Amino acid sequence: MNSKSQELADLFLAGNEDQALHLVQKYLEKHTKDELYQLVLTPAMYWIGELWEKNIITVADEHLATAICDFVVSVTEVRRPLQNIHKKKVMVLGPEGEDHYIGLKMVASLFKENGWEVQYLGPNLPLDAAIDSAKRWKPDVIALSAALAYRLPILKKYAETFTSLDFKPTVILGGRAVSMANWPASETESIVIVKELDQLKSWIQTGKESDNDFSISIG
Ligand code: B12
Repeated sequence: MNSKSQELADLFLAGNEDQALHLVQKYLEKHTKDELYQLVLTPAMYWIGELWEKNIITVADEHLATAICDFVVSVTEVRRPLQNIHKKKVMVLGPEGEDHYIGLKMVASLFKENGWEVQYLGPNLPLDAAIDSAKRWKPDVIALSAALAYRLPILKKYAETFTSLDFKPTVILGGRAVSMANWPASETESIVIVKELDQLKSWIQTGKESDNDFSISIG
């Protein structure tokens, strides 16, 4: 883990919200938001996960750290007033049962930064409610996230249901479980797997999938 992530993880665990925010704001003077999210905050939280798994920290420590990370991500979000009514729209959510949402918030933040209209529906959203919302709002893209490997079948079910809607949204799948999984490629172009935020940023900005291994689709 890099020294910035280590420093931040220590501040999260110490409950030091002010210094954590200060460090992040300093970092953002010379780096982009996706760098902050992917290269600093994510390793810090993964490290906290390891400490938790090994019982070096308690569940309360992990909750405190997550709350501060959540706060920091919220503060870094750009909230622009709606400037034109033809903005592209993205709905961001986690499937039923999934409680991890920091990654989802980062995804929502990146879309906002790139001028998209975002509906962040949070984690653990039942499929019926998600479909109902999608049919009303008709997003161009639906972004889904899962952290736990056993969530992949439900994620696939959500993705297939969304792509069969008549307005044909593109579905982007991401999250720890997705990047660790070895899903076979398929012809389903409207389902895109994006492993990292820099790849998401490139997809948002170019509308194209990269040539690297994130650009596989599942069927
Ligand atoms: C905080 C945390 C929790 C919190 C979550 C609260 C919250 N607000 O999110 C709570 C306490 C609820 C929790 C619960 C559990 N957790 Co937990 N949790 C974590 C921890 C420490 C950090 C998660 C996090 O925020 N990571 C940081 C974010 C930014 O990373 P990320 O989600 O991967 O997102 C990045 C990318 O994946 C990507 N991305 C994410 N989503 C998307 C979506 C799209 C579209 C795209 C393009 C990209 C993308 O962008 C992000 C930027 O890099 C992780 C450790 C870890 N390695 O992640 C464990 C971890 C994920 N949890 C784990 C476990 C086991 C659990 C529980 C089962 C524990 C239990 N026994 O109850 C439950 C399951 C809850 C559930 N039903 O979902 C394990 C999973 C192990 C495994 N085998 O898969 C981990 C790895 C801890 C560990 N090392 O053991 N957890």
